[in-house]
Amino acid sequence: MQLVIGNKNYSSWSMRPWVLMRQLGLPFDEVKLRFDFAPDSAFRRAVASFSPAGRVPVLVDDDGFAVWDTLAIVETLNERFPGRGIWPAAARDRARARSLAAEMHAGFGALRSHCPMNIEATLPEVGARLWVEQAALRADVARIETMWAQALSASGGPFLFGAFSAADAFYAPVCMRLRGYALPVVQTTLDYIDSVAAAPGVAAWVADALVEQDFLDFEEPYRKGR
Ligand SMILES: N[C@@H](CCC(=O)N[C@@H](CS)C(=O)NCC(=O)O)C(=O)O
Repeated sequence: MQLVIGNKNYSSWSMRPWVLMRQLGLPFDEVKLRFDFAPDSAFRRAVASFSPAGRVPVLVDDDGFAVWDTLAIVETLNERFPGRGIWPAAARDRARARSLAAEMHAGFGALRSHCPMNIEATLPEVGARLWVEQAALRADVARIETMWAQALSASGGPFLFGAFSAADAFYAPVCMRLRGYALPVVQTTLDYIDSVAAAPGVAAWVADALVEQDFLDFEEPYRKGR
């Protein structure tokens, strides 16, 4: 099985299934494609050879059968690796974890557009400015903090549903954003971010992202000329 991904410093969607698979010890080979969204770029041609949707991540079987989109990938992994803790064991926890993952998948547009993932960057001044200027960003973060606090309080932590699950994998890039832009969050949120960052699957992705050193201007709205 292969997981096709983009640049580790920038590709938040690729990060989700990769950290989940690494954290839970699910076997896969990584295929990394360098971002270039120009028409007919090497990236576009390579992704098209794996998936008609033209986006990463893609989970590819040995015979070439492809599953695209993070939610579909995670559900496919859950079918293929039952009992590995991809979703929580209790039915209501599982339903709630899926709700949280789906909410991330479909929402938080202000956080995603104003604070693109950039693991290598430390941008507290940008974060402080955006925090003052962007009410929708403050609303996204407030909703995230509320949902995390409720889940952590119910489970006892350290992860949203106790043990690391797909819900945490979906929010791992959010943790990177809150930390990189130093957005003002409460201590419970900071503790959760620390737990996620210390999870071996997440730490492995971050370590790879930091050595990548492949900076792309179109992914660097706040660091032109990097
Ligand atoms: N809904 C998709 C989103 C995937 C996505 O947008 N991936 C980005 C990279 S992080 C991509 O491939 N972008 C290429 C493009 O926009 O053309 C998922 O959950 O996997």
